[in-house]
Amino acid sequence: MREPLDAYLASRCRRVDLALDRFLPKAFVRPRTLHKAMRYSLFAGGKRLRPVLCLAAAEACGGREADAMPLACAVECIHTYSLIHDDLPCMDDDDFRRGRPTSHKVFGEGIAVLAGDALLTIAFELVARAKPTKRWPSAAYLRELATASGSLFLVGGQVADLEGEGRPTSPAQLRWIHERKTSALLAAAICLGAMSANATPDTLRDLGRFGTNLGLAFQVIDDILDATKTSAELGKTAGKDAKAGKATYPSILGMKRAEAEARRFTAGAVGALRLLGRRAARLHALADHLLNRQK
Ligand code: GRG
Repeated sequence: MREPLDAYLASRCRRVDLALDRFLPKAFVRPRTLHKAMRYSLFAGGKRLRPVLCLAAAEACGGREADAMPLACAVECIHTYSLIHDDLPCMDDDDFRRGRPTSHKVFGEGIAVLAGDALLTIAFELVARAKPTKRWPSAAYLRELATASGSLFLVGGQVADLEGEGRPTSPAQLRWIHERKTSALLAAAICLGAMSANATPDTLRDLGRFGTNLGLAFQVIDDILDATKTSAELGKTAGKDAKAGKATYPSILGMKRAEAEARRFTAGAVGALRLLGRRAARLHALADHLLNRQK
């Protein structure tokens, strides 16, 4: 592992941005408002965590970045759609995301819904462009992403989150929500990267476990940051969980135990990389980086 992590993150984010710019219809293409809105949210300065993990997993499995890139971009499109819809007045009703006003604040609710819909749809077009491998046909890529984004995972987790507001929630229920709302897409990003490198089913199983644990750690940290940082520091509205009466790890377990849970999930993630050995050094470094993130 030659490149320092900061340089690695900066260069991969730049390449993901360039690829997204290439894959998405330009803002001047009709319907202009829609394409402007899709690009507004997509290029608002997200951390690009999921695409970077996808590229890093491909690299760990001996694959080529170019083969993983359409899959990395597809996951980022799904993630951005979910944020646009999550911010709508009928969901979390948020005015601020990725350091700027939310999509519906700028374009109105109708266009924000449609920008989310179009990002969700283009994600599958991008997956269909990715090169199949000996072990993994296009249908396997499509199934991986569709399952993670659908009613059993991302959308299902959001439903449980909506229905749980203001209700007592146990740590086990919270974990169930986080595995769906946060871990599933993260794990899919990692598995898709590995699939583009023709990884074996055993490796996919380990990387799936890595992704699930990493997602859980990521969400605990997200909840801790929500409770301890300012909106300006986070680039999104801070303190929302408490206001909405949402159960979080800090609210259920207290801050100290929540921090311990984040470390425990990260250790679980890193443990899943054991059989990959040195090849997984970058994934290991990314897990440590996420545990210590400040936004
Ligand atoms: C509306 C179908 C639908 C799903 C919404 C993503 C989501 C589910 C809700 C957003 C709120 C939330 C706490 C989601 C959990 C995942 C998470 C922490 C998202 C934020 O991800 P980051 O920090 O965001 O990677 P950036 O902006 O950096 O890409």
